[in-house]
Amino acid sequence: MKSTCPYCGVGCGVSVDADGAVTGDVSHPANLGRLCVKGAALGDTLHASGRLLRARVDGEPVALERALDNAAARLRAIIERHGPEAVAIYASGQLLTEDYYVANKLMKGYLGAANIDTNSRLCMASAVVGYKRAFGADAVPCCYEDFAEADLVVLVGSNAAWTHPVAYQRLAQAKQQRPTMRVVTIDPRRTASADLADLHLPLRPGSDGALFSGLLHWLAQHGAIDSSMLPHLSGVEETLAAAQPWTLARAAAACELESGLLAQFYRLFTDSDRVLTLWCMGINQSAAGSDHNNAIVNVHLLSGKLGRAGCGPFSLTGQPNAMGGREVGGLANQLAAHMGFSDAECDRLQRFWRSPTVARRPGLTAVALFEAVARGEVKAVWILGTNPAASMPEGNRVAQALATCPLVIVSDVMANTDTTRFADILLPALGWGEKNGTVTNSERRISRQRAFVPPPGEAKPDWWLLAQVAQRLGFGDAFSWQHPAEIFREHAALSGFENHGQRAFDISGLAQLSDDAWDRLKPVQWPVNARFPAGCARLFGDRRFYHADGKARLLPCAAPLETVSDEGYPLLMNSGRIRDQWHTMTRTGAVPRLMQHIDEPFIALHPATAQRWGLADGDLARVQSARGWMAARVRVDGGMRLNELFAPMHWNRQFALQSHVDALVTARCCPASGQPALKQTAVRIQPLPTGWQGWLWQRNIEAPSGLRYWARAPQAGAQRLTLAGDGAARDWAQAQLATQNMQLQEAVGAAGEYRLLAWREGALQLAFYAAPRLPTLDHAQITAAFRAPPADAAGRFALLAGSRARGNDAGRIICSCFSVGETTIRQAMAQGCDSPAALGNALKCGTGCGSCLPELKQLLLTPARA
Ligand SMILES: Nc1nc2c(c(=O)[nH]1)N[C@H]1C(S)=C(S)[C@@H](COP(=O)(O)OP(=O)(O)OC[C@H]3O[C@@H](n4cnc5c(=O)[nH]c(N)nc54)[C@H](O)[C@@H]3O)O[C@H]1N2
Ligand SMILES: Nc1nc2c(c(=O)[nH]1)N[C@H]1C(S)=C(S)[C@@H](COP(=O)(O)OP(=O)(O)OC[C@H]3O[C@@H](n4cnc5c(=O)[nH]c(N)nc54)[C@H](O)[C@@H]3O)O[C@H]1N2
Ligand code: SF4
Ligand SMILES: [Mo]
Repeated sequence: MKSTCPYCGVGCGVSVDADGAVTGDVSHPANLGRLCVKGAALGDTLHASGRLLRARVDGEPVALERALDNAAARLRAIIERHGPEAVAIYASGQLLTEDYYVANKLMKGYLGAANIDTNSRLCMASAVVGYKRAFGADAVPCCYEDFAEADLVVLVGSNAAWTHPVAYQRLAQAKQQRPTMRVVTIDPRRTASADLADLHLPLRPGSDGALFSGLLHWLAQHGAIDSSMLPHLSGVEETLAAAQPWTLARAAAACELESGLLAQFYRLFTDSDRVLTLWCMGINQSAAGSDHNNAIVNVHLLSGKLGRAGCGPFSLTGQPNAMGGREVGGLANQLAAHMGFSDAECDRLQRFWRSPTVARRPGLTAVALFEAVARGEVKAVWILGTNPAASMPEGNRVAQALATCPLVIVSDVMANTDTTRFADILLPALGWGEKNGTVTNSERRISRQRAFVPPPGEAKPDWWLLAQVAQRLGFGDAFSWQHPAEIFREHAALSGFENHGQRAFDISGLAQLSDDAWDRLKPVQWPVNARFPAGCARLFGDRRFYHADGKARLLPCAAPLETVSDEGYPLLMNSGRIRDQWHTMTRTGAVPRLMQHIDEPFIALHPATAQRWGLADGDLARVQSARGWMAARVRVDGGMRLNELFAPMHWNRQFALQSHVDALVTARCCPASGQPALKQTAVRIQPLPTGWQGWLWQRNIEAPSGLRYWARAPQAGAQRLTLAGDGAARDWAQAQLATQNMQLQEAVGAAGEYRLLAWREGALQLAFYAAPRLPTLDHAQITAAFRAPPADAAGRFALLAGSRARGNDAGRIICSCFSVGETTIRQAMAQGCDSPAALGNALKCGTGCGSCLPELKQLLLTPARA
């Protein structure tokens, strides 16, 4: 069975064998057989515990039919009293296109308001605005094959080595095969992605507009304008005039870069015939995100570096179906099939749907939507495939809004998330491997996700749940599909409906697929129509764009510098992703293998900044913004700029006591796109005072109370928590952990050390180790004891000691594919392994998905820490 990975926008094809083992699909053009560690671990996420298997209404389990009746009745009551504007849908780039199409049709075409928005607002909204303003259409011009053809690849605001790992591996391979290829990374942090870079520009956060305005001016100054492009462009004069003040010196000063370094980049860009710029959240998640997008597209347009192999402005999509959501009109400010809200377009859509009504003006965008919920204007919200209480900025306010909202419907695959706890009605959705449909990746490639395991419990596809409620609201005829292929055909037909070459998104060539042909559909890049029956890899080769005049538009970058300041909060906090976790961790957080690489929330900062605020590597810190605070472990990182912090976005209330980044992040938005500036929050930092720190292994997930800090990580057979508390560890343990019918084995050491094992009928129930500072333990030994307890008293005492006496602990895991840790790697280095290849031969590390290669190289360069 072939399917598509449900994580990032690379959209890798996977093959699943009869036992559910997942490998890369060698025939899929996106990955040609490769997978990253998240994709390779997909098999471990099937049959996960904690699934939502039954519907619940007001906390009580009920039959699904009753829950659907209840949802429809309550929605109807709200609409009758308050009108359709009081209802909203908040959807996700992780839904399938068919699900998404139905959600949008229900909201905009039948309820008649446009209050459907999606987590893509936090992700792609600025890119959509950028492309639409430049090309007249939300159309990504490039494809992955361009990686192999480019002379220069610019990665800006993208940590692709960790976030689009297979794409990054393709880049690495291309560079290896063609060593003349150059790579530049532009990111305030030196990340794993800088591993490939010939040049890294650690620019000041939010200064990308200045950097690319400076490049535009440089192109004009250095005769690097492609004059054959000029007849195809509008807005050239104003845009060049706006860029004129951005001399090299001024841009370098604004970006806080050495002008020589910046000039090196400008020269590389100018001198390279084929340049590909890849960008992601460092550009989009900014209060000037849309302008930063246009600043990038501008330089490609003016220099003629697009529409050819190896060239173009390529915005990477985050989620597996971020692009599909854009196609169906999942964003509140557009209609389906790339249509806007002009009268002609609204009429056309209504004609096609034969619907009673159609939304005539844009609806509320994500941040505004939850504000309207908080004000009581939106009284019902249906959340599908996203976890806004964890992932929206000002998370505590969003949680508050959901708590007071009269009707919250949540469709999810997991029972307990930060958002499901606010649900009045909880609907069990089918997850990956269980559901059937299509997704579109970063390069416009439509691929199939296929079902290969039977539906668990009463879970149903998202499209079906939506259609059932629509039917109960009286829209039966328009929502009567029996199979997702029917929905796909309708979506494909709409894309071609009265299109006449005016809308980039056109897959009318797929509108006649039989159910069978849809099921067998091979990955294909849109457009797929009479002109491109087999799809189309690159757009704009003919230099015809989608504005009415057929030209592309250069756009002056109005405010090229984003600035954040907040009295009393002198540091700037950036946030983003780590290699092995996916967003709010509902799936990846349950897989022990994926928790090995980074197992705790952290806050990264430069050694000098750490010192300035009284912190050292491994300390617990408290980070505070005007909105909230969090606790995290300090990671000293020489790749950070001074006075800046970086925190992973992943940890939330299910995985840690108080380490939720979005509780701190403010909801400042880009005025053009409504996308929040998630990368920049003004904060301060200080040590988190604790009496003791420790580790607790236990069999269940329930978190203990009375602590200052905890974060949990699943192990095979147990949950492991990192803890910190006040007072004496023993007092806390006595109060919290003393459980009946357990044999306790205790050790009280000098200097505040305390250890405790609890046994029941010879099986280890919990293990607790505490000291004033976090003790170093033999984790492998302790975890193993939950599956196979020590045979004799000596073994039990050794376990209570917990120390690394036997020296068999691998250390911090670097390679998740083969569980190879830093200690093991250092030992091999001491024995003469001096290259990633030698380490791979000796230990296999780096030979699986390859995502750890940047870190292996880093280890080879750095001496062991004392
Ligand atoms: N492992 C993993 N992969 C993922 C995901 C995941 O959760 N986990 N999520 C997927 C999704 S939905 C998305 S959207 C993508 C996101 O993929 P990326 O955007 O690559 O990931 P982030 O870590 O959010 O941020 C990228 C970089 O932007 C930098 N940055 C911050 N501010 C600025 C700035 O002002 N200018 C510039 N130039 N750079 C800046 C940050 O330092 C960071 O290194 O990842 C996708 N892939
Ligand atoms: N501070 C900060 N915040 C951020 C970001 C950042 O960089 N920094 N990045 C932002 C970005 S780019 C994104 S994309 C968002 C992501 O944020 P979210 O979308 O909130 O994160 P996920 O954990 O992916 O949530 C997906 C939810 O859908 C459920 N689910 C999985 N499969 C299915 C399914 O098939 N059907 C249904 N109905 N449910 C399913 C999962 O269990 C989970 O609860 O976070 C944003 N928030
Ligand atoms: S690169 Fe992205 S799509 Fe490919 S296997 Fe990894 S997470 Fe999945
Ligand atoms: Mo995203």
